[in-house]
Amino acid sequence: MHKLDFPKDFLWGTATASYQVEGAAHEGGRSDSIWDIFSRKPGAVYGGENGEIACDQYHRYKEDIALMAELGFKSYRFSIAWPRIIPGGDDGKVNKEGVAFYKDLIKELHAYNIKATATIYHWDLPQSLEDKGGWAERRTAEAFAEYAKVCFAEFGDTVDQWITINEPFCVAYLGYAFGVHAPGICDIGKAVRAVHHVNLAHGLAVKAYRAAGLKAPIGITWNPNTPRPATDREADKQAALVARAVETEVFMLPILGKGYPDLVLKELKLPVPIQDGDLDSISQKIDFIGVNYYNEQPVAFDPNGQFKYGAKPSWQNTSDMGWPTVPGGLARQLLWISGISGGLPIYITENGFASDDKPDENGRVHDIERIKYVRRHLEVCAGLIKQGVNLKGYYAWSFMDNFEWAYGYTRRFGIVHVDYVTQKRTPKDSAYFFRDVIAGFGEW
Ligand code: IFM
Repeated sequence: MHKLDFPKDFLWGTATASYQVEGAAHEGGRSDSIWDIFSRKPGAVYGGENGEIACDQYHRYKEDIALMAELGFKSYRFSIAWPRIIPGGDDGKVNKEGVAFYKDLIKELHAYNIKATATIYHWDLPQSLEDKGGWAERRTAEAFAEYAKVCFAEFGDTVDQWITINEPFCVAYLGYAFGVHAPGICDIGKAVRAVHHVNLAHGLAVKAYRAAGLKAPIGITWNPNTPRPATDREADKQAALVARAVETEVFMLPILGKGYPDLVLKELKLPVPIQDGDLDSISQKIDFIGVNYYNEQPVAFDPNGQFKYGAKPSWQNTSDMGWPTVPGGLARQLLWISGISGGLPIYITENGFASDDKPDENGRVHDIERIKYVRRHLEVCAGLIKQGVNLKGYYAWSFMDNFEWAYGYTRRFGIVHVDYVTQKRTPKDSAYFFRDVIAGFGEW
């Protein structure tokens, strides 16, 4: 018999994000975010869908939290919507209704002894700030710090763990270089500026957090792309290093106090808009690293690629996202992160699998491929802990099926099925698998 053994204090959580689950887009004083506007652009989101209703968690959070408790989860990672807290973006006017919503949600979590892990920014920038240039402008980093201060003042006594920003890679590159996420811009110059401003936003927020004397751990969540070379040719090995530098090290190294990689500043000469003192602001001490891991890609030298590398096909089984299942990539990645961060505590803040499994005639959802995926990644986690990696927790992405950004509702990551017509929640078999693992019966 195989058994998944984890330390007693390992934190088992599950995660969502505001725009993906809350709905109530025009309620409670919330203003439009870049995703509300982007979703209205023809062709931007599959089927013209949007997060206006999503999973209606704004109204159904009590039901959702009760289900999390039933499944045994110890922590819920949710995100706070900036347009609910400061609808004007940077005018300092705090929306009491928005604050009350998150206070109630946190209270409900605590009533079940579930920890509140709050992400301050999971992509819903107030549109008014995008109208002034968004993340390509330094003022957005400063506005973010002011917004974060409001979150610290309002929720600082109750949030158990803070994450400043989710996946800076997606904010900067998907939003400003590839245009596939809001605000839908394709401009590498703006993307490079966004890289720096997102890093700066994080640093300014952590500085404010320390100044406020708050004690709960604070960190950031990256989705580090650490591709492996497709072959053992030197050119492909170098291509993998360039990919890691451009896609990942530009975010991680400055925050870990190591500055921007030379490869990016000196060789590729990317015009990062660093001002005096920025690197100090960015490299505030963090208490943990959040890692979102889904897959690992092989890359090779490609003379036509913008940075002379390109992704190569994989042989592994893929999810509905087309992402190959590569549990070994998680091990490679966490060992690398552990090394460069000097063993800072790591939480897997997202890991999961998209597949469209529906309730059968008995109302059960047999999502076997998701269970296989999760089981293999958890085996890697257990092994890494035994090897001494300081891995402290794991959050399943996602608690429930939800609005999967440009894919609309066509990709289902939930361990709980959502019927978007009736809003009925149905735990999938993977939810019961997690329940058993958390209870100490993770065997097969
Ligand atoms: O749904 C997203 C989430 O918002 C950020 N990380 C990746 C997930 C799956 O694409």
